[in-house]
Amino acid sequence: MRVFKSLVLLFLVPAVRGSMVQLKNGGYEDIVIAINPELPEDHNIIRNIQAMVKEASTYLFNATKQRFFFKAVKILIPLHWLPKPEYLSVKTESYDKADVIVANPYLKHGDDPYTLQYGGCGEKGRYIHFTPNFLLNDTFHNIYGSRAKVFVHEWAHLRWGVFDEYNNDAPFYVSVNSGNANVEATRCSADVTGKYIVPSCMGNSCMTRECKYDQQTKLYEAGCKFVPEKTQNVPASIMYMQSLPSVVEFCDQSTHNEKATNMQNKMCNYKSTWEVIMNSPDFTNTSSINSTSPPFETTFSLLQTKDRAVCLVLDVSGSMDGYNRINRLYQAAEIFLLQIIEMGSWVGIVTFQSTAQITCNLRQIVSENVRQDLIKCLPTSAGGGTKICEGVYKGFEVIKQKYSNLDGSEIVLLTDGEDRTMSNCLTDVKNKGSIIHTITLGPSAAPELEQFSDMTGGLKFHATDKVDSNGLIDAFSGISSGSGNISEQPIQLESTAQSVAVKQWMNGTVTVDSTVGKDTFFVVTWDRSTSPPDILLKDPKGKEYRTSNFTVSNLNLQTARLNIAGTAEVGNWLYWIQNNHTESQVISMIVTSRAASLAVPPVTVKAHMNKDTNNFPNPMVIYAEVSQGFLPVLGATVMATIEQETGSAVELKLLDDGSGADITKNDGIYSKYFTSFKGNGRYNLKVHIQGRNQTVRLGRRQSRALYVPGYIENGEIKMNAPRPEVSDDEIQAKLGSFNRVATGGSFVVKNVPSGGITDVFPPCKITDLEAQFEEDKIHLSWTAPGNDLDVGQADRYIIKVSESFLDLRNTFENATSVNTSSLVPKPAGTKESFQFKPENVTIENGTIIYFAVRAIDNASLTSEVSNIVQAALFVPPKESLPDTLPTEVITNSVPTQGSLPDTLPTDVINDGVNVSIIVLIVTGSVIAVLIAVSITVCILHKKNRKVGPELRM
Ligand SMILES: [Ca+2]
Ligand SMILES: [Ca+2]
Repeated sequence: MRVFKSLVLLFLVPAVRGSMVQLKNGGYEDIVIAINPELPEDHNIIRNIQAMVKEASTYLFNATKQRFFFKAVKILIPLHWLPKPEYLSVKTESYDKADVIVANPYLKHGDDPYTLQYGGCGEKGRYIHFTPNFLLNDTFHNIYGSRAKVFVHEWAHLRWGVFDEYNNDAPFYVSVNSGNANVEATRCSADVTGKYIVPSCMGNSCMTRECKYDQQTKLYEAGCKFVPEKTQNVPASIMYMQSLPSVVEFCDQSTHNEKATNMQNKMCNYKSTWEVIMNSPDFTNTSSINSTSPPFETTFSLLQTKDRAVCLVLDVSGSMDGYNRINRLYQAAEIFLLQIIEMGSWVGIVTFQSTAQITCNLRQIVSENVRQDLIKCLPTSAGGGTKICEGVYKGFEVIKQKYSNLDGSEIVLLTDGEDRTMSNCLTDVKNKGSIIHTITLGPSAAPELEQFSDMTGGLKFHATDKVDSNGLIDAFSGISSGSGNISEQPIQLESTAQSVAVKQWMNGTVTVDSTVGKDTFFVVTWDRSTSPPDILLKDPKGKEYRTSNFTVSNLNLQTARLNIAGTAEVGNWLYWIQNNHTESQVISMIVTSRAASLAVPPVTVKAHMNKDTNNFPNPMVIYAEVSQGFLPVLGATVMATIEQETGSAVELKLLDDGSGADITKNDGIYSKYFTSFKGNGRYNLKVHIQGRNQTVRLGRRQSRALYVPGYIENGEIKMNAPRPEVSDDEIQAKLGSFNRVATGGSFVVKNVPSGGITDVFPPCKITDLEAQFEEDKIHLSWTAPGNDLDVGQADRYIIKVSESFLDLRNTFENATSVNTSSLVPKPAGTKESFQFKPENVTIENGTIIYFAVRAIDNASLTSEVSNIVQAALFVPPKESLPDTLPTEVITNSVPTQGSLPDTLPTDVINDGVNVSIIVLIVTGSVIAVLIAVSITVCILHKKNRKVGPELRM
């Protein structure tokens, strides 16, 4: 219980970018459901969303024992849908921040509703994804249940961080009850009844037969489905099979199935979904409502998006004169205006010191000429004080040159200084309807500046004055529109800088992949000379571009820019840049592009920390989500750089291996703990991603609603159409090599003690413990944790064994230890392997043993208890024998469930046929970790006399 609580508490702080949902007196308000801008106009989508949420409100109210309901929902309508008088305009809501998105799948990967969820137990998810087909097609009711019930299932993932209680990867497990072993479907509660059948369909007619056992796994064969009785009395659980008419509850302490091999058990320490919900801040901050139905019907407001309108509000106070800041600002803002902001957007520019000035009125970007005119308004000199509110109000004035109100507009506010009068406008700005993105520059930027972003849902960036960092350029490149219009958005392929000595070279390769290539720019910047370095750039076909092909503007003598006409060649672009200046200088290469076509979504990256303010000694988690369309991209190399004002930047490799901070293997979410805090203040995150041919491929999404294969109705099996599966060939479509860079914004760290830091971080919890039976030995394997969570190297392991699952979970220390003196931990992320002979345990049919591990670091800090693995001896019942067995074996010598015939025919044993099977079951792990070992008959024969009596039972 203690471990469980600490796990939940760790994740209470909300993630960086996202939901603005509020909970008031049990009612959820400000839920944003956004319709993807690429969807054609269809008002049935809106109608069905409304019907779904209204019905879900009552279902949620009852499922949470009269506690929560859906009070108010905003539906975001694409810009291109015909305007209607009842549509309001979008304020600070956006597609990127929506709680629910409605969008087509990529590569026809099906209509399974899912929640993008990659935090720990109790942590909020990113968004729910419904396809328009799911919202419009009522035939899905038979498969997922009503849309309302599906919405509540997904809402529980999103809002309370609970996990699925089914598992497509480990659909069965062995349960041993008083000596009787049975294969069971992974489910909650275990009281859900049904049959285990294999369907075989020809056209519309399906034949079914009972499932057999698989020779290797000793569980049911591949293709075996658990088909539930449609009419039954079980009330739980919504996270398992919300589609059953009787299911109206979450599994609670009394109905929970802690043996099931599902994600809920793995992530939440074998606790029920309802216990996790009861631990959520939502639950503790509310009380149940004395009413039989929700006190309010759900209300909806329809908001339509507008053309993007952005005003740059740039600090030109005296301090901007130092550290080359004003020039760096120019370089970065120029990239924003020429390469980043989308065609059709409206842009204006304001500068401020003690007063504010409009340097460019709001103009629509309809041509390259407008972009060129806008950069002429960028500041080139600095002087005077800092009045941030003056700048913000002047920015509002610019927006109002076109719009009657500020709804949906954006301000990009950059400052390097402090301003005591800033609080004067903070509260006023909050409800203006404009989103304020903030960029802080250098160590003295006002510490409260981020409040503008927090209050309006804007992005936050921080750039240091370090010479070899592209912080300011990366910040401006990260200000995406949030509209969901991926095909128009800029994509950063490269951003790298280094100090280059006199006459030395900076060389590199940038891969242009087939999903991008339109509007491609290669930009070289430098910081000392007034003439460009010597540049040679070669495209994949060998065409050369030299310094003279690049454009250097008269206004900005430290940037050279090359715009590739048409679509850039796919492949590796090589560059060589020589510093021909008389002293060393910092040279950087920045490459941006856009999608190659509307038809193929580009590979995109979103990077962020798990929270944006951290109190030491809490650890943080770095995430990078790499995807194409909605499909995860697997096998990429992801490097995170975390930079602070003082000290050198920290580089960490993010992994998608399902260990440490990474909760799910192969979901395209690459994660790592961050613990090397160098001091208090702002940090920024940047991520470099490389995909190499052969290694990268697409994967599938997790946290879906269960696709029910069929039902038994009045004793008759009625199968649903089989789930449309995308072939592996299609899903592993050739991605080819690619390069991406993404900024993850900034975060603030507090309470780091000055002076040296003692070790406060234990090794992370091991979540992938697996077991294998090798003759009479147990073979355990897991991924090594580190000294500090998943970084570094632990000092030693404690392995415990018990015949009681609960003892191991609740009182680990009191269980029997395994001698681990020969076991030395490997560096974090490497696979550990340990073999030992369990003492004092007689292995017989129905024997069940559990194992768990903790790691200890050199400061004697101990990790939480790992997932618990279970080993069980299981003799499959009669019908389990494979088809290939000789007939006489089936008729004469088949062991029946839980017993062996008193006399095993000698000839059978001598024939070497497997008659007894030892199965090692592993619970608490998502992927199929069910490793079975057959004891060949010759071993059985050898031990026949010894184990015979136990096996006979
Ligand atoms: Ca992952
Ligand atoms: Ca440590």
